[in-house]
Amino acid sequence: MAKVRSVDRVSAALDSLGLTGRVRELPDSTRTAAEAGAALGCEVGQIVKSLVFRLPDSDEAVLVLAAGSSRVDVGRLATVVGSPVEQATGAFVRQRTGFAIGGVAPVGLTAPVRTVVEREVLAWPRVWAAAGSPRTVFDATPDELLAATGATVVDVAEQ
Ligand code: 5CA
Repeated sequence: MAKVRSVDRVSAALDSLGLTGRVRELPDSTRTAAEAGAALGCEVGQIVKSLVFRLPDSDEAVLVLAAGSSRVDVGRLATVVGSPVEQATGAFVRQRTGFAIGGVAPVGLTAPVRTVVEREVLAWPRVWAAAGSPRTVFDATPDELLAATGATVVDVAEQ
């Protein structure tokens, strides 16, 4: 089977999920939320970070969609998921999502991953997330992200 580009997978997922946003290519690489916010001219909080964690007890992956202005508290996340969590390695991220770090998208994963949305994401009417590469983003409403990923809203930000 031909290898489908990561960005194409995200575009196809947006279409099939009926999301209103589209993939936008940025002139510069945006590996961090701060860079993406600067490139888009929006608040860093409107950038959704797609952070992969590993549950060492079960080898399960959890995708946390967090506001660019938030830091995820791994202790709070462990409480929410009910088991210890650790930050995933790049290899684990690629294996479970089909994306490389810096381009992990909330949709278009190669296999389903349990997903949670950090509450601060809901503070914005529209947000931007990585779309499969460090140079691409797509926009969505928080409700669209919740519906598309089947995520629940959780309080896991550092306070
Ligand atoms: N393209 C940007 C903006 S949309 C982006 O993907 N940002 S991100 O926040 O979703 O992805 C960057 C995150 O990847 C970092 O916050 C960090 O949690 C994670 N990361 C970066 N380097 C590593 C690494 N070496 N190992 C594990 N995780 C990493």
